[in-house]
Amino acid sequence: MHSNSIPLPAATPSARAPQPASLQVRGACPHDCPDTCSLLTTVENGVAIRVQGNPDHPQTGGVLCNKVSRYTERTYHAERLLSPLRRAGPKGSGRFEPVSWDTALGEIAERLKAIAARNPEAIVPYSYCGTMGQVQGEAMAGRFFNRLGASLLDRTICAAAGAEGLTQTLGGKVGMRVEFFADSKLIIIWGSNSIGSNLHFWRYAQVAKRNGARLVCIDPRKSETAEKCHEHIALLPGTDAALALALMHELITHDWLDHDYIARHTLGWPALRERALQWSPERAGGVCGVPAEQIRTLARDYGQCFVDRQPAAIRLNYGMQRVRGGGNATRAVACLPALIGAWRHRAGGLLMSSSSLFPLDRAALQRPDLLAGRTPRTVNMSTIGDDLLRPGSPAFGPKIEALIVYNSNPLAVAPESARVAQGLARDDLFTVVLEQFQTDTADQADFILPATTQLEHWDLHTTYGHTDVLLNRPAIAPLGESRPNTQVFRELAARMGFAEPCFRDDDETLCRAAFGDRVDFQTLLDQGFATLPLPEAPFADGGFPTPSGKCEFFSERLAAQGLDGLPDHLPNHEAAGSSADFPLAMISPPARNFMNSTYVNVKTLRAMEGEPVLEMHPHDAAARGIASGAVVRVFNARGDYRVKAEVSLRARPGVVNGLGIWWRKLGLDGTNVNQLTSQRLTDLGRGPVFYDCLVQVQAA
Ligand SMILES: Nc1nc2c(c(=O)[nH]1)N[C@H]1C(S)=C(S)[C@@H](COP(=O)(O)OP(=O)(O)OC[C@H]3O[C@@H](n4cnc5c(=O)[nH]c(N)nc54)[C@H](O)[C@@H]3O)O[C@H]1N2
Ligand SMILES: Nc1nc2c(c(=O)[nH]1)N[C@H]1C(S)=C(S)[C@@H](COP(=O)(O)OP(=O)(O)OC[C@H]3O[C@@H](n4cnc5c(=O)[nH]c(N)nc54)[C@H](O)[C@@H]3O)O[C@H]1N2
Ligand SMILES: [Mo]
Repeated sequence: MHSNSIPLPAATPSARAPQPASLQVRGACPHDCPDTCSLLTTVENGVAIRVQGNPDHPQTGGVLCNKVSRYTERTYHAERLLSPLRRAGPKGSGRFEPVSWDTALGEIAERLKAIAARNPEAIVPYSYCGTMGQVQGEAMAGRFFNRLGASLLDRTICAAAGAEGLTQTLGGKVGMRVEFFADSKLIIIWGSNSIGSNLHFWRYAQVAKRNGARLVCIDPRKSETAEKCHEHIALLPGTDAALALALMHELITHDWLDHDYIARHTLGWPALRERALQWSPERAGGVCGVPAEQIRTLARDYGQCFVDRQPAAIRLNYGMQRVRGGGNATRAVACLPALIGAWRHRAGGLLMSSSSLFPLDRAALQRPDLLAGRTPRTVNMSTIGDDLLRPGSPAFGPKIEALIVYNSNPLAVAPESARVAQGLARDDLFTVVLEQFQTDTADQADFILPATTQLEHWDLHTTYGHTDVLLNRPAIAPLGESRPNTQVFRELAARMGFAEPCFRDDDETLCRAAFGDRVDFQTLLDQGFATLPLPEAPFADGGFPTPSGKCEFFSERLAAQGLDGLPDHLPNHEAAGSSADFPLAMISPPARNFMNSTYVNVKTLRAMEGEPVLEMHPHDAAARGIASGAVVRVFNARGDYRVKAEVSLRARPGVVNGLGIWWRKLGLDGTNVNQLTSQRLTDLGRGPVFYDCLVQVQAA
C-alpha cells in the first residue's frame, strides 16, 4: 500500500542534503471543489515541470481537470507577485512600489496597533477558499485575529443556506459515500454541473450509466452535464422546493413509501404529508415552469426504485441554494431519500457535502480560547459592500477601519460589486491583501503581500465531496519573496507583541494538530492521503446526527426560532415574471475553465472561455433583436455590464446565464456579473442569493 518508489523531499531544501535532480512530490489540490485531488508534482533541478493526478489515489484515479493540469503555468506566471508592494498613488490607481518585508510588516503592525487601541473590532479579516487548506486557511490567521479581538467573519458566501438546510434535516454535512454512486440505478443530479465542477463524481456516474442507471439533471441551464443525462428538467431558478414537494405528492398518492423506514427513522411525517398533498404536479409545474408530466415521470422513476428494491441516489449541490428559499429547498430535497428508504442501500440516499464526517480539531488549529472571553461582533462576508459603507452604530459596532484579505477576491466574487468597489475606495480604510496575483481586490490595497502557491507550502486538506484526508508537501521553494499565509501572520503576531508560544508553531506542526491521533500522520507522509474509516451505508438503520437521531422532516429547532418547522417553497426575492422592467431571471454559474475568479488570468484557460458571455434563448434574443456574438448591455437597478450574447439552447426561455466569475479588469468595461447581483440573503444561513436576480438585456 505504501509505495517507496517515489523519493520524498525534506520540508525545506537544505544545502547539506542536496535534492535529486528529478523527483515527484505528493500534494493535494487546494481548490474549492468537492474532488480534492491527490497531486504528483514532478520537480527537476528545483523547478516544477508537471502536475499530474495521483494514480494511486482512488478518488483521483490519475485524472485532473483542465485547470489544475495547468497549475505550473499559474505558478510560474509572469505576473506572479514576488515582493511586498506599498501603494504609491491614489487609492485604486493600481500604482504600487516594492518595499521590503520588514518595512511592510512594520508599517502594517503600527497601523493595526493604533486601530486596535481604539477598538479591535474595527479590524475585519476577509477570507474564503482560495485554498481549502486548513493550515494556510484559518490556522495561524484564526489565532492572530482571535488574539487581536478583531471582528469575526461569517463565511457564508458559498454554502451557508444549503449547509443549514441539510443540518436541520439530516443533522450535519453528512451523506452517502461518493464512490457508491457507481452502483446506483437512478442518479438525480440536482443543482450541479458535475462535468464542470465535480468531474470525479461524474466518473462514478458514468460507471453507473454503463451499468444501466438512469441519469436525471435538474437545472435551469442545459449544462454540459444536463445534455449528457437521460432527462433534463429545466426548472425556473428558485423553484426546487415546489418540485420536491410535488415528487412527495406523487410518492404518497401511489403509496411508493417505505412505511417501516418512515415510522422508525423520521420525525414529523403526518405534517409533511399534509403539506406535500397541497403540491400536485400541476401546481408545481406552474411554479417551476415545467410540464406536470415531467414531474410525474421523475416521481415514477424514483418510486419504482422503492418497488424494485433498487438504489436511488441524489447528488444535491449548491446551485439550488443561491436563492431566497435555498435553505428550504435543500431541506425539501433532503427529505426524499427517507420516504422511499433509499438510505438502506449503500448506493442510495443523498450526498451534498461530506464535511462533517471529518473529525477535525478546529479549536487546536484556530485557538478560539485566545478570545479570552471576548465575543467580538460578526460581519457577514456576503454583505461586505454595505458593511464597508456603514457608519459606526450601536447595532453594527464600529465603522470598519481595516480589512485584511487573504484567500479571496471579494471585489470580483461578492454580490453587488458597485457597493464593494465604493467601500474599498474609502480613503480612510486600511486594506491589506495577501495574494498570488494582482487581482481586482489587490488593486484597491494599501499593501499587497506576495503569497506562495500550493507547490510552495505545507497544508492539510479535508474535503466536501469524498472522505479522504490529504497532505500537501511543498514541491519547490517559494518563488521570489513570496511567503505562506502562516508565516505572515506569525510575523505580524510577533510585531504586535503576541507572546503566546502557539504563534511559533511551524506549518508541519499545524498539519499534525489538525487531527491529532485521529488520523495516522505517517500514512499521510507515506502515501499523501488517508481514508476515514466509515460505514458503507451510514443511515441504513437511522442514526442521523440530529437531536432526535431521526431524519427531521419537521425541525423543532427552526420552529423554536419562529420559523416554519416544515420545508416549503419560498418564491425568490426577485421571482421570474414579477417585474415588467426586468423580465429576465439571471443565473451566474461558473465557467468551466475558471475556478471562481481563479485562473481568469491564465492565458490558455482564458482563451478557451473567450470573453464574458451571456447565454440567451433564441426567443428572448429575437424579441430584442439580438444576434449571437453581439455585445449586449445587461442591467437592473443595481447596475449594468456588457457581455457578448450567445444565443443558445443552453438557456431556457425567460432565464439568461451570465457565466462567471471574470476579473473585472479583464472583462469588457471593468465590471463583471456581480455588478447586478444583490446583497439580500437566504432564508436560512444568511447566505448570498447570486441566482435570485432579475435583469433586462439590450443590444448595446
Ligand atoms: N470548473 C469549476 N469548478 C468549480 C467551481 C468553478 O468556479 N469552476 N467552483 C467550485 C465551488 S466554489 C463550488 S461551491 C462548487 C459548486 O458546485 P455545484 O454546487 O455542483 O454547483 P455548480 O457546478 O456551480 O452548478 C450549479 C448549477 O446549478 C444551476 N442552478 C442555478 N440556479 C439553480 C436553481 O435554482 N435550481 C437548480 N436546481 N439549479 C440551479 C446552474 O445552472 C449550475 O449548472 O463547484 C466548485 N467547482
Ligand atoms: N455571481 C456569482 N458570484 C459568485 C459565485 C457564483 O456562482 N456566481 N460563486 C460564489 C462561490 S460558490 C464562492 S465559493 C465564492 C468564491 O470566492 P473566493 O473564495 O474569493 O474565490 P476566488 O475568486 O477563487 O479567489 C480566491 C483568491 O485566493 C487566492 N489564493 C489562492 N491560494 C492562496 C494562498 O495560499 N494564499 C493567499 N493569500 N491567497 C491565495 C487566489 O489567487 C484567488 O485570487 O464566489 C462566489 N461568487
Ligand atoms: Mo463555492
